[in-house]
Amino acid sequence: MARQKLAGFVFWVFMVAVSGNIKAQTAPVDKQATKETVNLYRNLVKLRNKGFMFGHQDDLAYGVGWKYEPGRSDIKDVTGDYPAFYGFELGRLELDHAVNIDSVPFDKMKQFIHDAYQRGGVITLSWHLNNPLTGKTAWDPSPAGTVPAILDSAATNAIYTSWLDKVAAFIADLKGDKGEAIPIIFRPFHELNGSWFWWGGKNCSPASLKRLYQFTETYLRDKKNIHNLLYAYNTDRFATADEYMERYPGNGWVDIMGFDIYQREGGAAGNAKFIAELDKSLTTLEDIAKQNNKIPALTEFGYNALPDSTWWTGVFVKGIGTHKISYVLGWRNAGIKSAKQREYYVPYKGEPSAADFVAFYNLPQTLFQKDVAKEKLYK
Ligand code: BMA
Repeated sequence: MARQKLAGFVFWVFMVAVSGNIKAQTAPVDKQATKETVNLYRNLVKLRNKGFMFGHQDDLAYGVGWKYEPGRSDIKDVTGDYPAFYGFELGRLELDHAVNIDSVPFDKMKQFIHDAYQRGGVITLSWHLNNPLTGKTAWDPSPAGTVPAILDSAATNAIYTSWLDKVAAFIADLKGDKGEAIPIIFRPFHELNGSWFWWGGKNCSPASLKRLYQFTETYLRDKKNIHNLLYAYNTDRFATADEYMERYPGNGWVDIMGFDIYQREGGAAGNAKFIAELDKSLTTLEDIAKQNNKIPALTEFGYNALPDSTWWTGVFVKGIGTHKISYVLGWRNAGIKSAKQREYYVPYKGEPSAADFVAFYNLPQTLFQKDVAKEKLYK
């Protein structure tokens, strides 16, 4: 009996060790990822124990009431520090336009990415690409069938790959001071469970979207030799783990798992509902990420025009709670066109939630530029 017990124990230790080895993903899915990209991945895994990086879309390009002022950032105006994490957008690059879908010149974007990286920050890219079948925007789902057309029609495939060539050229041009490729978290086909983009929801089958995800990654990696990307799988808000995983291309294709979520209802009830949904979704995400050995993140969030001046510590931090996520990306401060046309998701100087944002900044678990610079995420 004692010997049986001992044998059982030895077997158990062996299994734990073996499964531990099999399970822990310690490197990007791209086996040829550059040194800095591998280092970033490894450091992102560790950094989750310290807190989450705060990010902002287009942070260095413009804010509320200003555009293209060198060194300026709404986050810096409010906290004295830059974000740790930056989002930029590639939409219209596919059309050879000089400026993106939100009027950011691509040459300036390259400079912003370079500056953020040199300071030790982390960059993600999204792509609201046009519909290659209809020639209309990303929000044009009809006629259904764009995704199968990209995969199976030579003509549409040629258009799509010519667009990928442009994305590859842009990414290949992102270089640090030593000539090294700047690691980028690419999140193609974001919000893919919603039906507002041609690649999402009921506009294509889950199987065809998985194929498109795999095709895109293979093309960039093997045809274009792009090896400085981490891939983020990115849904919109979701109800269940099954819904989240429905379009997942597989563990060999993804490094980071995230979702986008926006608060749309106000008042105490709206706040409570958002806290509960964020908490529940992060619980599910962390669980799924753990099972699949991926890094969980909040790939976009916001409460447009911040109607609650204590939203940061009163709502957002409560929803995040003790969840260990890699980063959160606040959406862009497009600006104020009129009393009714306001689009911003992080405070600017003088905005009513700015003081609360400073309190949020001072929390130990929120990581900004100064925190991540110390971490040397690329080393
Ligand atoms: C949306 C809005 C649009 C913008 C688009 C692409 O959420 O912010 O104004 O053009 O994203 O960045």
